[in-house]
Amino acid sequence: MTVLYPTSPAEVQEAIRAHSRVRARGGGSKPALSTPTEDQTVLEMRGLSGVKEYDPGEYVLVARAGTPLAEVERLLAQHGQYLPFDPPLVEQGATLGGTVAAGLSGPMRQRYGGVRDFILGVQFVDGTGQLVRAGGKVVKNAAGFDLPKLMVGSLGRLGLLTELAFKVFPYPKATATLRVAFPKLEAALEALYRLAGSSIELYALDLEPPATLALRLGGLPEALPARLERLTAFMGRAGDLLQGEAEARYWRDLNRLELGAGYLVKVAPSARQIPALEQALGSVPRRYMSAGNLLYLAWNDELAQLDTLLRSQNLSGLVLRGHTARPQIGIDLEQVFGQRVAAALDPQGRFSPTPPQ
Ligand SMILES: Cc1cc2nc3c(=O)[nH]c(=O)nc-3n(C[C@H](O)[C@H](O)[C@@H](O)COP(=O)(O)OP(=O)(O)OC[C@H]3O[C@@H](n4cnc5c(N)ncnc54)[C@H](O)[C@@H]3O)c2cc1C
Repeated sequence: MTVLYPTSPAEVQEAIRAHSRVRARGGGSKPALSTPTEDQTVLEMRGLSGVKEYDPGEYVLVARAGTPLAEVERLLAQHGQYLPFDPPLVEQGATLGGTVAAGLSGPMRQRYGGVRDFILGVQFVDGTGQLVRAGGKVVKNAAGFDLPKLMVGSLGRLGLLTELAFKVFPYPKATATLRVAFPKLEAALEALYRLAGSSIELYALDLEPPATLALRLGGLPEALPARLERLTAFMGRAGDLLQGEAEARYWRDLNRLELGAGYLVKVAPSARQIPALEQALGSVPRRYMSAGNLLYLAWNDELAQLDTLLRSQNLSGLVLRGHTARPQIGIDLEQVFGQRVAAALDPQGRFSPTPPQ
């Protein structure tokens, strides 16, 4: 197995032209997606690192794809800003490019949206070795085909990302979290559905199985007590209040996605599928985020069993950790459109997970 360490887009172009089967690796925090097969050349993308442009006044950041999220977050925090899709695995070394390619968001995406909602522009090398730019670094950028959004969740199949532009937001001046335990799942879900449809603006709306809701509020410090009161009244029951460092640690720890042994899998259900999922999953360690629209779980059994379970619920899953040759499980979401885009950008199948016929 060959491993290359490009440090510039030109070196990525050269490497792609010289090798027929290529797999990118960012921080290696999602090994199920970045472990190569025998015949693949690995491009370690960490050498393409560093923030290129950041103008806090414009709320725009441009960085090379191999930049660790931790570095990006540190820089943004100095100006009271953040990536609102709240990417996971920051502490494990996740990079900006790997996060986009895997399409990963975290609990705070509840407030403003996921990674796809914040990407403004991309630069990547396609399967013919061409350097492609799409989108830009201005927020109003509607011209042309929206390639940047297509790269989200593309798993490195459309091109190797070399640079990304993002819209960023101000971080709330203060945050607080209310954890409300319910006697039964049905009651917790009833509250979750009501909250999701209400005008209460939560930064996170998570279900901690079996029946606890974790509700994160953010805003001005002086406004939070009244908003907490309103939230408690809306819920009709008291909860545990987390504040300050304990609150920050609670979400930071969750962001590591260390749910348990075995495979780490991301599923995107809808909130209404939770009762059936809960019945099927039993005691599997898991966490529902974003009002039940995002599920991370740890699976410590044969992956084929989870594949069957997801199929029976009409769901697809993406394996992030744990050894597998096929990280996409459950129902097949591969669309004809996606295949056509891949065929156009990578006609020789350099980035295809299986060798071209
Ligand atoms: C309110 C709400 C909140 C949500 N929150 C989240 C969230 O926080 N995080 C989240 O991940 N999802 C979330 N979802 C679900 C998400 O919007 C999509 O429904 C789901 O497909 C996940 O998309 P993804 O790109 O992140 O996932 P991925 O599983 O990475 O990929 C999505 C799709 O891209 C396809 N694909 C990948 N590579 C290629 C390729 N090369 N060519 C063609 N197709 C390709 C896959 O087959 C799949 O269909 C949410 C949904 C709702 C309604």
